[in-house]
Amino acid sequence: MAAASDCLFCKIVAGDIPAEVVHVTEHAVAFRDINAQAPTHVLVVPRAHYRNAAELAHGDPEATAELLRVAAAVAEAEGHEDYRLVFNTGESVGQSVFHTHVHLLAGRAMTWPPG
Ligand code: U5P
Repeated sequence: MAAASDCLFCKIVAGDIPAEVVHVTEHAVAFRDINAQAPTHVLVVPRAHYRNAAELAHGDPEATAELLRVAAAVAEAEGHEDYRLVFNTGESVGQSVFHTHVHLLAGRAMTWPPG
């Protein structure tokens, strides 16, 4: 899917907006969240523009799997055996950027359910 001209994460993927990139693959880019909620808080995004996880899963199953492989690789590289992955879908549950991304959160104890 083509990059969306007004999409922040498309601009990060393209290198037009700076980010602290920690891992890149054919289909995915991982970078640190600017408002970290844990010692490791990394966002893994597909290079292609999809609004949310379900749209990505339908449109590009290989990229969907790659997001999870990259998240696991970053967790391991940062020394975390335990970690949480979060896909927010929709404003009411906290999605603020409408380019698919999985949050990798690790490095502290977490409670359940999330707020
Ligand atoms: N975010 C960045 N860089 C930006 C803009 C937003 O890392 O330039 C992060 C926010 O801090 C937030 C995430 O954690 O993107 C969007 O997640 P969500 O609220 O859409 O799930």
